[in-house]
Amino acid sequence: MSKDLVVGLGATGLSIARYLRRAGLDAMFVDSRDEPPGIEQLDEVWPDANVVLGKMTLPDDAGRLIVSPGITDKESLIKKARKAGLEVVSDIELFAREASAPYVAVTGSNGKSTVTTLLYHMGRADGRNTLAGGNLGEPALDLLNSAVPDLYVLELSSFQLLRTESLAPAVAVLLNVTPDHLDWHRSEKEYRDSKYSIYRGAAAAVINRADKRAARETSGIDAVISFGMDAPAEGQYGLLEEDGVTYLARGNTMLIATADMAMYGRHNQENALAALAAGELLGFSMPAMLQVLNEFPGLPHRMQFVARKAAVDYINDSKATNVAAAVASVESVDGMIVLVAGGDGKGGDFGDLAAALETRLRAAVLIGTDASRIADALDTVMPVYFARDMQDAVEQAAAYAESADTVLLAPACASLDQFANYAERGDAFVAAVEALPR
Ligand code: UMA
Ligand code: ADP
Repeated sequence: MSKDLVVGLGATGLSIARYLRRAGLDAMFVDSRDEPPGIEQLDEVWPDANVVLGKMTLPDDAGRLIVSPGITDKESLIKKARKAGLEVVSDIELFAREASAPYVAVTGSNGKSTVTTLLYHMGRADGRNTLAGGNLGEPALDLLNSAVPDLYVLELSSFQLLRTESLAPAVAVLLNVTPDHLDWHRSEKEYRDSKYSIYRGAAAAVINRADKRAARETSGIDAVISFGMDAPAEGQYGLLEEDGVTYLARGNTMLIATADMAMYGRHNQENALAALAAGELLGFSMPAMLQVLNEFPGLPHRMQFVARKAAVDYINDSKATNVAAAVASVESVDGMIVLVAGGDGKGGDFGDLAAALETRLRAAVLIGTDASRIADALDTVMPVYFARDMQDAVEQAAAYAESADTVLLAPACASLDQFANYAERGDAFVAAVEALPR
């Protein structure tokens, strides 16, 4: 009898183990790491599990592979399995086959977590029993372990979408597509195609008006609403200005002044518009949605105000893990910037960051593996300095900043070369800022 092979023993691998156990199915487990993070917990979920660690082997009796998102299709185990004609799926594929309540699926290069969280709060404010998870928070299959809700909100990464065929969201939202994860995907085309695949089985769609391909990909879907930062046509979402005040708007109806939103930054206005469009397609009441925009301050480590010291503002946007996100950060800040950036660049091109900073950069302080690659792009624009670690970076940034400047942590890189994750990097920034004299 062939068995499922669960590939990867992180958060996803454990959720797959719990799911297969509940379903009474048999499985084997493999992880290339000697000590994967989920190994101890696996023992509780699945005592005496058949596990191979430290190497990726394909057992003869493997039937189907259920693969964690951290593992790329370049991995030889995956190539071998495909060659042998085995089914290779993500945890999201299993979720899509199993879910008995409607779900909204959210992807994009940037803004996924913010929009997912907004929709979660909007659903609850509208009185629906709503569960959220996926790439953010609880792994999708663990959501199936709770009583069936009225609505699921799923954040999906390009990694998860790539091995998912049966997705059939009530509403699919694609926020934006800019290059990211080029070290994981076999090509930029694979990354982009994976993002657009969110629309494939969708009953309704939210599209970014600036994205022509999104309009094409959704031409067969009846209910489509667009969002954008321009004035919206009837029934669409955008921005309107009156007497110097900017409003989020639906057609020519002004909904809420951007100054009355609790979230900071232009990109969050865009995220709010996308969430409103999705909420309309889901039938949420407008007052409930606007109340959420008035109250939700954004997630930690995203444009988070840390402190004002010696007339300098310190902002933590540690979650700006790619170039487009760091550009959005920079564009959300008024005045001159001392940028703290660097880490693992994932094959990104830092030229766009230099362009966004051209007249705005007082100095850049760089850390991590790709510091010198960023320096090559930025030193045509302004002085760049290298720092040993986050504390050194913040101390140097404080020294270069002048009155009314902003010191902005917007790394444009993943954190994994120096930190466990972006949150630990953000915490290190906050601790270093707090240690500065007042
Ligand atoms: N890994 C190995 N060998 C293995 C398996 C994994 O070296 O055999 C490495 C991977 O290369 C990766 C790390 O282990 O560097 C984690 O991979 P994983 O697949 O075990 O990850 P999980 O713990 O299951 O977490 C994943 C998502 N991580 C990734 O996609 C890398 C989490 O998103 C997500 O919250 C979780 O599933 C639940 O759905 C994190 C993330 O960084 C936050 N996502 C990327 C992003 O947002 O940019 C896509
Ligand atoms: P994701 O889950 O896609 O990483 P988040 O909502 O966590 O997105 O935001 C991550 C970072 O991306 C933010 O800190 C900000 O720098 C940037 N960002 C957020 N929304 C947008 C957007 N709509 N367009 C461009 N950049 C954005």
